[in-house]
Amino acid sequence: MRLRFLVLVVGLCGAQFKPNTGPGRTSIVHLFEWRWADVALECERFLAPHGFGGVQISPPNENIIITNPWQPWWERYQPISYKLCSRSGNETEFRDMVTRCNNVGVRIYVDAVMNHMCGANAGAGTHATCGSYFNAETEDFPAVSYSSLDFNDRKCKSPSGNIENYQDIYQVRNCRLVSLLDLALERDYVRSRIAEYMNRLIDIGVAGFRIDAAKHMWPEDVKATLDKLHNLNTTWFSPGSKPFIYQEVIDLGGEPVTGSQYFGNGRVTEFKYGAKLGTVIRKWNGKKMSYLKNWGEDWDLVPSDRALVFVDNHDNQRGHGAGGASILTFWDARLYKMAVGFMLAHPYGFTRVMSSFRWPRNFQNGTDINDWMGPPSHPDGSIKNVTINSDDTCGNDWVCEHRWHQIRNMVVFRNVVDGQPFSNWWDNHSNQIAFGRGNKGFIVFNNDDWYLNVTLQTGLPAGTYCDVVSGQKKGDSCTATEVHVAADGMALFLISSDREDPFIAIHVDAKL
Ligand code: AAO
Repeated sequence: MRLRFLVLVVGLCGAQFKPNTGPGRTSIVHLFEWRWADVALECERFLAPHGFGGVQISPPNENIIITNPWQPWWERYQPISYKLCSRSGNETEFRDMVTRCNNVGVRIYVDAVMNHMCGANAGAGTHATCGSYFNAETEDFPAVSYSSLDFNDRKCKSPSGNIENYQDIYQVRNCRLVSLLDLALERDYVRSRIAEYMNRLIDIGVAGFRIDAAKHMWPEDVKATLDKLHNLNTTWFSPGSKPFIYQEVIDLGGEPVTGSQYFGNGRVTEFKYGAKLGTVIRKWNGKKMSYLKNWGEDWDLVPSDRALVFVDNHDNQRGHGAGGASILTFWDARLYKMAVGFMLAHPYGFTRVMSSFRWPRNFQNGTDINDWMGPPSHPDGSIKNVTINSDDTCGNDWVCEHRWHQIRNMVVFRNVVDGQPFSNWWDNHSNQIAFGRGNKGFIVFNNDDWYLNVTLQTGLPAGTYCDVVSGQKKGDSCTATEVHVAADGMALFLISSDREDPFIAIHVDAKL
């Protein structure tokens, strides 16, 4: 009896680390700034049939409307209330999206902005996406409601009231991040307002949360808030399911606040992942892909089952947040596909694919002065629909990296090899590498400037496999490169260094 009880407790305790995705679905996609109506359509027409596990959506709560600069993407990280209305849609559209996505087995993860409200200099008025009145000067947010009692002002000891020194953990947690009014999460009243908001979302059917700016809240305050959360809606989740939690903690090392301080609450975003992988694939500082043989915790990454990993995110693809110049994005398409392909093939972490919008970058002295630009929108500020072209790509300046066939097919690869060990590593001591996932999948990269021509042990059953990077299996033939695995598991791989995508991936569901 005692053992069973112990197993139950351990099981429940581990729950917030589990993504709650459907069976055989192992990645989520961040549909950054998408409208709820478009997310619902994408769940039904693309994400469900292509094995995606879920969608991270932009903050759904009421945010400030900023006109200078004109409606920047980051206005959505300045809450005015927890009402469900934003440029992505209203509560009805939100509910419809969650229901329709859940009904086809695709989960919704909400970007929860709980550390702060709007900027201190935002003035007063009703310039907010639900028209709620607020006064940033007096810290009045009647639509929640919050008053000046609910903010950290007296606790912050920095001269400006803002975070001035990331080496001071008291500033990092008790002062304003870039002058955003800092909520006092040690107050049960504040924790309850936030939990109420999150519970409304849970009862509607969401599967978990990205905790924005988690680094700027004391871990125990975050935990006290999360402890108030309901179990997931049993219409779509088994009884007792807990919301998946992944906390945005930027920790590239060298600061007193670290990701591991937040492990008790859930997973953390591992920013070292994209920063280091970008350096390797760009071959900066003498880094080579052959060094990836021990990729994972040996590279000073957090434990795999505490990591939410990604190549780029909405911040660092435009110079915000962390990672710097090594971060690969859709602007560097060929290298980017290699990085995303590697991430999806390697067993480390829970994977999130970025899906962006295009904006007119304008570099002045190395900085993109248009990094603030919001999503494709009409003159009235409404966000443009996501249009789908005949070749399955997106129009209206939506990049839809998740629809690029190389990335789409590697999401399936990850599903097929799920649970299989990292195996059969090979490298040429330079930038040509290969590795398998048990007897289910195998991948080969050529990031050198010369030909790759090698026969390798794949660990796969004999047969003819379709390369899912250059094409895929269609009916009983391959649309592009074929790989022939012999009875002993050996196969010949040829990859010229000027190939459109210099990597080949095969798996047992793409076998003729
Ligand atoms: C906007 C304006 C501000 C204005 C404010 C209020 O830009 O000028 O004062 O409104 O009116 C987003 C935008 C912000 C925007 C904000 C609110 O990025 O520009 O401010 O909305 O509209 C820190 C946080 C991290 C945060 C990141 C951007 O720790 O949580 O800054 N990300 C999240 C969201 C983000 C959002 C917010 C938080 C706010 O993803 O979209 O902001 O809700 C070091 C620290 C990091 C720190 C970075 C940047 O990191 O360790 O913790 O992130 O600096 O300040 C490398 C990097 C360095 C990096 C470091 C790591 O060298 O260069 O950035 O190493 O060791």
